[in-house]
Amino acid sequence: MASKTLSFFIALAVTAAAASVDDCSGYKATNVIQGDSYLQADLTLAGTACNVFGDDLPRLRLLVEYQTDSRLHVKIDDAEQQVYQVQESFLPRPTTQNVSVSGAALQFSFTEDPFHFNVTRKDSGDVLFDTSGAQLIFESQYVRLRTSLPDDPNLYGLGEHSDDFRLGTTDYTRTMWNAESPFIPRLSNLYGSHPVYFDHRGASGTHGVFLLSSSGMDIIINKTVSGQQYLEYNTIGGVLDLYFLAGPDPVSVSKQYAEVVGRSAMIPYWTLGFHQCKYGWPNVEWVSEVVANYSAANIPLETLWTDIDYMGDRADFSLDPTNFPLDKVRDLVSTLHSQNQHYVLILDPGIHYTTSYAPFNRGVAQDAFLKAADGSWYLGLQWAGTVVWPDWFGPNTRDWWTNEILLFFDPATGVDVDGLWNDMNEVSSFCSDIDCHPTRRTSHPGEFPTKVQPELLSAPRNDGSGVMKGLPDRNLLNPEYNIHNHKGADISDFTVYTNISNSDGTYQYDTHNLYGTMMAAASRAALIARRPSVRPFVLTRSNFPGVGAHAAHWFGDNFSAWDDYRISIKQLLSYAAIHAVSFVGSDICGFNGVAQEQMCARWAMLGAFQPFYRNHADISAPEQEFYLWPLVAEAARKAIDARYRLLDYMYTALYRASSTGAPVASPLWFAYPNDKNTFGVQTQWLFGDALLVNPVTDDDATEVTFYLPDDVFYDFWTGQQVRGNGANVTLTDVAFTDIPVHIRGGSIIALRKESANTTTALRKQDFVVLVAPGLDGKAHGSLYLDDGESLDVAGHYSDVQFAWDGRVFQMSGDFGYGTDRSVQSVVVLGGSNGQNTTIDGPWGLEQGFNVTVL
Ligand SMILES: *[C@@H]1O[C@H](CO)[C@@H](O)[C@H](O)[C@H]1NC(C)=O
Ligand SMILES: *[C@@H]1O[C@H](CO)[C@@H](O)[C@H](O)[C@H]1NC(C)=O
Ligand SMILES: *[C@@H]1O[C@H](CO)[C@@H](O)[C@H](O)[C@H]1NC(C)=O
Ligand SMILES: *[C@@H]1O[C@H](CO)[C@@H](O)[C@H](O)[C@H]1NC(C)=O
Ligand SMILES: *[C@@H]1O[C@H](CO)[C@@H](O)[C@H](O)[C@H]1NC(C)=O
Ligand SMILES: *[C@@H]1O[C@H](CO)[C@@H](O)[C@H](O)[C@H]1NC(C)=O
Ligand SMILES: *[C@@H]1O[C@H](CO)[C@@H](O)[C@H](O)[C@H]1NC(C)=O
Ligand SMILES: *[C@@H]1O[C@H](CO)[C@@H](O)[C@H](O)[C@H]1NC(C)=O
Ligand SMILES: *[C@@H]1O[C@H](CO)[C@@H](O)[C@H](O)[C@H]1NC(C)=O
Ligand SMILES: CC(=O)N[C@H]1CO[C@H](CO)[C@@H](O)[C@@H]1O
Repeated sequence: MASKTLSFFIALAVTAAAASVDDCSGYKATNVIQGDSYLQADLTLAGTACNVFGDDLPRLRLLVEYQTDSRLHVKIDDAEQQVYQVQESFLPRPTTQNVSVSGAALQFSFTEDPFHFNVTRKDSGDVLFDTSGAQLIFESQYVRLRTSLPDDPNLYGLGEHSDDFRLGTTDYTRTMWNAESPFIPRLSNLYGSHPVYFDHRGASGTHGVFLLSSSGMDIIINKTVSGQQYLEYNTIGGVLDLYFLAGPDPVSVSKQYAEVVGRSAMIPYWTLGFHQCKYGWPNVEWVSEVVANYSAANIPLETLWTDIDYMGDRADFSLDPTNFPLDKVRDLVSTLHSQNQHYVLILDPGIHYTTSYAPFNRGVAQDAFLKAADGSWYLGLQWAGTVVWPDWFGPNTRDWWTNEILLFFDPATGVDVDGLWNDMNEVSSFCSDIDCHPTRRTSHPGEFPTKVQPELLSAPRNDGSGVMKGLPDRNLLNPEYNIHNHKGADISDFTVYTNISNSDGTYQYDTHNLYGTMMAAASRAALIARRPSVRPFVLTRSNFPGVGAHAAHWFGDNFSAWDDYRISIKQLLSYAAIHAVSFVGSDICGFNGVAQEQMCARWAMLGAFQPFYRNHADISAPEQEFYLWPLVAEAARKAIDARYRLLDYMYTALYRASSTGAPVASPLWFAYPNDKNTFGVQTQWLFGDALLVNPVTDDDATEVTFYLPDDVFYDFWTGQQVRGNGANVTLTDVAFTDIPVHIRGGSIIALRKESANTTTALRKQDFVVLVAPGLDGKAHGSLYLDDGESLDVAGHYSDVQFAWDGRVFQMSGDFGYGTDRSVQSVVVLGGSNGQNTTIDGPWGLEQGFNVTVL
């Protein structure tokens, strides 16, 4: 009796103490139905609710689908279907082929009570995912799922960050919450949330795991006290919608992931040219001088950009009448276009809140903006002053946005831009907290978004209940589980408050991470409406899985420092190889701070071997155009000369990414997956599959140590053969106008014979084909050609294949693109005593040919 009483009191004490996640008893599976290509079950709470960060949901559903032979879908959602799920209108779900369980590369197994599951690679029996280490928790505002992992795993991905490319394995947290991030510390959430990781297990293969969720979350990689390695999702909402991608090789995982979220859109050819931008250019005359100075310095400038300086009072769709008057801006654009150069302008999401501003009034008429609880326009603070925010889920919002773009960028009467740049779309508000303490000066310093004008009141939004729109009765401002958002203690700090609803009844709490990508998608749609046959170009800062199908991405507001130069490589690797976003790059020479000459020279070269190549700086930073220093100008001329000769090789790699999902750039381990020395390499990268870039990375150094796998390479600049030995190589005396680049043996590259000062002029150049024989004496490669600008090339493209068998060079393939350009010569590298063997053509590019070389 006494002991019973005692345990009764202990039980009471436990209940009284704050519940802990360790008390949760998980779920049990019942009503299991196993089909040929699927499995489903009901999951009910296995014990009493623990209600740690909200209420445990009593009834869940499990659905397992063998979608393709390499993709397994595991979804756990609520039986009531109330919990928010990412809208299919935003991310259409991949089509399923319903393969039979026995034919699939990945197998699902589970225990019923408590419910745990494993995902196993069928061939080898390797357990890829094993949730038995902790109970599943599924609460109204907290979901936890943990998988055990092998010790010290090779994990990559998990969104935008400036940490190591190979992710930390102990005490490491990646937070998914899009936020503006200048001057931020490392180990923080940045502009893009991508809950996908690749797990590379050397010779046992590579697989990917994607959690389709836009909820704020912390993903923790750590070891338990007893040393068990794990990865754990801790979300503040949403469902568990997991896609397992079997690989087994790394490139296949990239392709399988791109198939789920959407492959990157093909870019216009001209966007591969060199771009210059700066925030703070005072007027249109100054901007014209930049163009003239590039010409005078003989540095090819393809595209000029203007930041918010062009706007009247920092409002979208307006020009500063004094410094950027319409007639002068139109003259500038005509001059650029007459020189085959291009022009891109910025647009921010915040729309100035004033009835004297037509874009606002037209948006009101279309009910296009987010609303507060009482139906008034929800106000924030941005460059323009008090602003409203487009509600991208509104039925008329895209039409309104398209119309504004058609009006302002009308080629006949407005600014005839060639592309658009979407910034501040995390979304970034200058309200630091929910009392809206302004943090930055705007063009209307007196404005403060507290007053609502009664005439603007309209019907409030839906309340968020309904199928997959979000559970009712949640604390949408302060969830109990506090993710590690670096921007502030609350998830609403510096952004649209998370209790604001969208017009479809969902809440910013659930859709915050989608905002930027939705803006980019709307901008892309507007550009297509403006020029239906022309490939659009949009650059976005904020991003989410699938963004590549709509826009390019740059890595945001970095710093003019060597460390940020190095970070740009890791970010390239994450985006291009893991996140399926191809057209990416950093602000060359750094955005904030003072660019230093040697660093800028190195960065001019580094950027030339990354997909998106733009020099950009902040208003507070001094000018950093390449022509300003002799050393940087020389580096830029050399870098651009090489880049342009290689432009069709790069274009081909981008075409592969857009048509197959193969990465445009990747880490060494993608090509040498069994070589452990490559797993942590993050200062070298493969551009396409033939070029290995090994830049000098130490501050002000002229020496570099880099890794060469056991393979044959050729110095890109000299053609000299270099035998890699699976060891580091050190190069000394690498000038600030040099960047070590190697061609991988086994590759064939088509280069333009000479560079040119615009990509238009470049397209008039013929080709030279370089053959770099592999260890087996053979090589292959390809060249994709089209007109460089049609949205639908309608069969008018050539996909040319090159092969070298050690004796005969063969060109074959599809030749749908009519061209009078030709292959002028074929150069085979690596002959005896370092000699090349050159065979002169020309051979046309409208049919195949064979030539016996040796
Ligand atoms: C796959 O199976 C599911 C469940 O049986 C079914 O609803 C769906 O239509 C099937 N899809 C295809 C493409 O066969
Ligand atoms: C999952 O894998 C582990 C080994 O990692 C094994 O001990 C366990 O039995 C497996 N569970 C299921 C449900 O297959
Ligand atoms: C990692 O685990 C250790 C205990 O093994 C713990 O002290 C630490 O807080 C954990 N880190 C995170 C981010 O969960
Ligand atoms: C362009 O070059 C001239 C001559 O070197 C220089 O005076 C001027 O400041 C430069 N202008 C800009 C905008 O860089
Ligand atoms: C490119 O070079 C051509 C020929 O030298 C010249 O006419 C043209 O103005 C140059 N274009 C630019 C943008 O510098
Ligand atoms: C959001 O929360 C704030 C602070 O509690 C409140 O003033 C506002 O009315 C709420 N907005 C909505 C749309 O519920
Ligand atoms: C071999 O060809 C490469 C690439 O065109 C060139 O850089 C190199 O100078 C050539 N080598 C010799 C010895 O001609
Ligand atoms: C190559 O050098 C780097 C440091 O520069 C080092 O971390 C790495 O372990 C070395 N790799 C090999 C295979 O020696
Ligand atoms: C080149 O050689 C291959 C293999 O012998 C042959 O199949 C092909 O038809 C030849 N192509 C041309 C254009 O002669
Ligand atoms: C010093 C600084 O602000 N560096 C930032 C440069 O950009 C990267 C990527 O956005 C950030 O992670 C750095 O913190």
